[in-house]
Amino acid sequence: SNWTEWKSYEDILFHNSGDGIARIAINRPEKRNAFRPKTVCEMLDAFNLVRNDEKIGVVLLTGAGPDKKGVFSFCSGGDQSIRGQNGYEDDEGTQRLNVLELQRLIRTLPKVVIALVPGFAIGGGQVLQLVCDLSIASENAIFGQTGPRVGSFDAGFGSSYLARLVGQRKAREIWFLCRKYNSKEALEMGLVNAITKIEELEAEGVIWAREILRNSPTAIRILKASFNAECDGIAGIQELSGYTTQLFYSTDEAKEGRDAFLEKRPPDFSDYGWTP
Ligand code: 1HA
Repeated sequence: SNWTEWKSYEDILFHNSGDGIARIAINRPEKRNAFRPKTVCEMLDAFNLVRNDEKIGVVLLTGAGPDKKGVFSFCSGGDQSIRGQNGYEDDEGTQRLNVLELQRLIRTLPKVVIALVPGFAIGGGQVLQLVCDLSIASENAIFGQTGPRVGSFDAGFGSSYLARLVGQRKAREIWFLCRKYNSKEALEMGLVNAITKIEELEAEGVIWAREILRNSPTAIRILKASFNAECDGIAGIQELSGYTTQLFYSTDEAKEGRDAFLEKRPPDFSDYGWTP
């Protein structure tokens, strides 16, 4: 792809392919791409720009690298060096767990988000790849949780949704033992969709993106909401039903309701039957 920079940030790279794909990369390779509140704020900003751009259908979320020693990472979770009393401290001294907002934004984004995992996906970084719609890993990728070891846990999507993907037994193993898993094990347990050579990771992501972009945006948007609805309770139903309202607005039946109100007359729905 012919990437051009979309917007310049301090902690992330943000590019546009010009043909429907955005690329967001956490860019703190010396810290294994651990995120601080600023990193997350920048990702929220970039994802919101993506959300409002009707040309973008797929986002590739990845980690920049390698570091000076040649090590690649997707993300190693919250930056433990700025962990304070009750969160991760931003430049103003406020404690935040704002990655939870990012998880929800990725999950409800009406586009497909593909995690490209070039190395470590640990802690909150593993949860980020989990909440993406699809995930492709390089052969050297390493997955795992550390919470119970470092004094943290993600008992939201990080555990409940993980159990939906890999099953209750495996999810409990991942969280209770804090082991590391290679990409082959991740594929076997359903944590990723595919494995590639690291040199081909981005190209493979672009191939998957282009295949998706050939298909109907509305069908994919509603399917994503439907997959979410099964797990996300009333918030999931809201997301899915919002799209039915959107489609209903485009019908003559709904327009009759609107027009009748504006014309201060009773609505006449007699043209519309109670279809079987
Ligand atoms: O659980 C949550 C949350 C829950 C609810 C709501 C919000 C949440 C937000 C976040 C999180 C979490 O993410 S908790 C889990 C936090 N992450 C970790 O415990 C992973 C810590 N890192 C590691 O275990 C390892 O670094 C590694 C397995 C990813 C890589 O190991 P490796 O190749 O041996 O590298 P290492 O030497 O350990 O790291 C390289 C450099 O990166 C080190 O710095 P240096 O000594 O060169 O100065 C290391 O300190 C730094 N680094 C790595 N990960 C982090 C980090 N610095 C800060 N925070 C990190 N997460």
